Parts: sequence; structure tokens; C-alpha cells
Amino acid sequence: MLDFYALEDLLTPEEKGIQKAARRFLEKEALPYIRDWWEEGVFPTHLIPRFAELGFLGPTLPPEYGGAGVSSAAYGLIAYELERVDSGLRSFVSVQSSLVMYPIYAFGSEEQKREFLPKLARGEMVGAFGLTEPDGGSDPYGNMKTKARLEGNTWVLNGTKMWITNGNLAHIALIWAKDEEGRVLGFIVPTDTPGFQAQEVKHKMSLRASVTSELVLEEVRVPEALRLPKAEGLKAPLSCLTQARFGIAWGVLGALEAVYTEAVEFAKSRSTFGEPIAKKQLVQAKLAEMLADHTEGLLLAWRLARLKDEGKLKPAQVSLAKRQNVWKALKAARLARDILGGSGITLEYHAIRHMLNLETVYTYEGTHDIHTLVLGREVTGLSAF
Ligand code: TGC
Ligand code: FAD
Repeated sequence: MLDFYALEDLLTPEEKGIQKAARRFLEKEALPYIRDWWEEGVFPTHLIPRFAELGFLGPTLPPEYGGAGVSSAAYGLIAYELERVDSGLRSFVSVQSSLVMYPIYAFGSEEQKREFLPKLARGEMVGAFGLTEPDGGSDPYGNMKTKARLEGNTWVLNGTKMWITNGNLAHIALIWAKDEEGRVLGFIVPTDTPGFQAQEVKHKMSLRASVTSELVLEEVRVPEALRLPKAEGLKAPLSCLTQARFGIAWGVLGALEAVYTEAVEFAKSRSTFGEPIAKKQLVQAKLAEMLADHTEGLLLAWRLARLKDEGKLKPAQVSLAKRQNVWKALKAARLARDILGGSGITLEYHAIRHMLNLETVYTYEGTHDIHTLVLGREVTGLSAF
């Protein structure tokens, strides 16, 4: 791992082992093929059982529910290694772990936890998280048109969700909907329920090795037993986002390492005006910027992980880390693309793929500007949304 400030000294032996094992596996089974998957616009579903074997799915959950009970930093390092290959691989794991397993664990009944979590951990079941709607994702409450109406002991769901990762792969979708009083409730919806349809979004120029879908629910009937009993109000889905944003703050540093390493190697081997471009001050300034950003980002992510395990984490701290680290990674990918010159526009190199992926990461899980406003509210006490 790129580690300018010896962060490894702050990790436990277990955390270091998890990071190294993840890197070994991904270098052999994912990195050599990612360019083709991305170009073909496919997610490598054959890796799902391998992710499960390696404990990537719900790793922080207790073993009784299929997790490994590892630390938040260990989860962060898994996200880092996945996103060093591609943001699409990290997205799959983020959704399954933070946006599907976490809410079932935090807001589900004991029966729901025992029924779903072990299958999700084993990768036998894939989940999706449906919060965003076509009219706009930044204001999930104001734009939520999906309705849940109670008929006897059955909920009837109607609405449309947009940009849903894993939508066409999922066996279950967590659907957030408003009841007749406008309260936000969460439902575990088996995707083979009559009236549920997933349509894959095509022609994406970002996150191509990830499945993104529109979900349409027409009179979808779900028993009360599949409603998350402890989830009431927008706070429930937002607290899932806090988990996923934490993983993103780590993950994008993996992408930053990938583009930085590639740019350094290229700069040393490329000569203009009789000497390597690595010897030019303007190129060195760009590389120094990337290294500084990676180093700062890693320290931020590590501290965030320890605060999380100590139960002291505030959502605004996660907003700051998501905002800063994604911006740093995107900036680095653009700089790396630049250093590579014309070669930087082809998929022969990783920079442009990471750059295009990171445009999505900049937008999902709260756009850069939404996190700016979260911080603005934290500082001033005034909401500028
Ligand atoms: P607001 O009044 O601020 O909050 C409502 C209640 O929620 C609490 N809360 C949080 N709790 C936990 N974590 C957070 N991050 C929280 N943010 C707020 C808050 O304390 C309040 O609780 P209570 O007890 O008072 O009711 O709500 P608002 O309507 O003003 O909205 C605030 C805003 C704009 C920050 C929020 O809506 C927001 O985060 N918008 C961005 C939406 C977003 O990030 N969507 C992501 C969709 S999922 C996705 O993109 C997956 S990509 C996955 C992948 O492929 O990797
Ligand atoms: P909008 O909310 O319409 O925002 C458009 C622009 O307006 C942005 O620049 C935004 O910053 C700005 N803006 C909005 N409000 C304000 C304001 N108050 N002040 C200033 N500027 C503002 N969602 C899910 O629920 N589940 C998923 O699995 C999921 N996966 C995704 C995968 C991909 C590939 C993508 C692209 C998105 C995914 N999303 C998912 C949706 C994602 O969370 C939303 O795209 C995101 O929240 C932004 O919503 P929006 O696209 O509707 O943009």
C-alpha cells in the first residue's frame, strides 16, 4: 500500500493481514481483467462467491449473523483494495455490506436478521438499496413519491427508484417509502414479487463494471413481516449512508494510489527534450500534490475508523471525509490522465477509467456540494439546503 507516513504502524496485525490478502486476491483475479469488464459494461458476478469466501461481505457484523466482527479500518482497507481495481467492485461491496446488511442488522427483527444476513454474507443473496427517485436524490424526503399503504397485514408499494446499484442482480431490494402519514419506512422486497421490475441503465460512461438500474414498483405486496420494524423516519436510511460514505472515504484512496503509481512510472520512462518528464518541475509538482492528498486522506480515514469503533463518530465527520477524499482522488485521476498525455485517454492505462468512475463517486452518496452544505450547517447551525 502507498504509505508515506507509515500508517501501517497504526494498524493491527489482523488489519494488515486483511489488506494484504485482499490485494493478493484482487491482483490475480480482478486487475488483469478489469479493463475488459469495464469496456464491455459488465459486473463480474463470478467474483461474488470469492468476495464472500474472503469475508468482504458484511465484515464488521458479528459472526452469529455471518460477519467476521472485524474493525472498521479492516472494512475500510477492503474498500481501498477493491477500489484500487475499480470503483464498481467497491460499489458492489458497499451496497451489500453498508446499505443492505447494515440496515437489516440495525433495524431488522431477529427473524429478519437470521433469515437474510447469513445468505447475504455468503453471497448467495444479493441486495440493492432503493432510496433515490427520478425527481432528485439530494432531497430524498422531499422527492420521495414512493408510497406504502397498509391493507390488513400487507403493505402495498407503488413508486419508482432511480440509479440503483445492483438493481438487476438483486434478490432483495431495500425500498424506502412513505406511509399515508408521510413517515419513511423501510421494506425488504424480494425482487421476484409480482409488480416489481428492474431495468438496467445503459450507455453509462462511468462505473461501467457495475450494474445500475431503475426499479419500478406497481402494487407490490409485502407482508408486515418484511418491514424493518426499527426503521422510522429519514434518519434510518441516512444512517445507512453514513456507513457507506465511511467505506467510500477509504475506497477512493485506493483509486488514488492506482493512478499515482501509474503516473510516477510513466513519468520516469517518458522522455521529452532529452530527459524523463519526471525530471520536470511541473510534473513533479503534480506528483507531489497527489502524494500529499493520498497521505492526508489516509490519516483522515484511519482516524475516522477509530472514532467509529469507539462509538464517537459524527455524521458530519463522515461528510467531511467523503467530500475531501473523493475530491482528492478525482483531482489525482485528472492529473494522472494529464501526465500520461495522449496515452491517458485509452483504457490501456487505468487513469481515465478511474477518472470517469470517480465522477459518479463525486455525485452518489451525497454530492460534493451536499456535503459542503452539511458542513456549513455544522459550522453555522443554519441549514442552507
Ligand atoms: P435532516 O433533517 O438533516 O435529517 C433527518 C434526520 O436524519 C438525521 N441524519 C442522519 N443520521 C445519520 N446519518 C446521517 N448522515 C444523517 N443526516 C441526518 C438527522 O439528525 C435527523 O434526525 P431526527 O432525529 O432529527 O429526525 O434531513 P434533510 O431532509 O434536511 O436532509 C439532509 C441531507 C440533505 C443531508 C440528506 O437528505 C442527504 O444526505 N442527502 C443526500 C442523499 C444521498 O446521499 N443519497 C444517497 C443515495 S444511496 C447511494 O447513492 C448509493 S451509491 C452506492 C454505491 O454504489 O456505492
Ligand atoms: P440532484 O439531487 O438532482 O442534484 C443535481 C445537482 O444539484 C447536483 O450538482 C447537486 O449537488 C445540486 N444540488 C442539489 N441540491 C442542492 C442544494 N440544496 N444546493 C446546492 N446545490 C444543490 N441511489 C440509491 O438510492 N441507491 C443506489 O444504489 C445508488 N447507486 C447509484 C449509482 C450510480 C452509478 C449513480 C450515478 C447514482 C446512484 N445513486 C443511488 C443515486 C445518487 O445517490 C444520486 O445520484 C445523488 O444522490 C444525487 O441525486 P441526483 O442525481 O438526483 O441529483
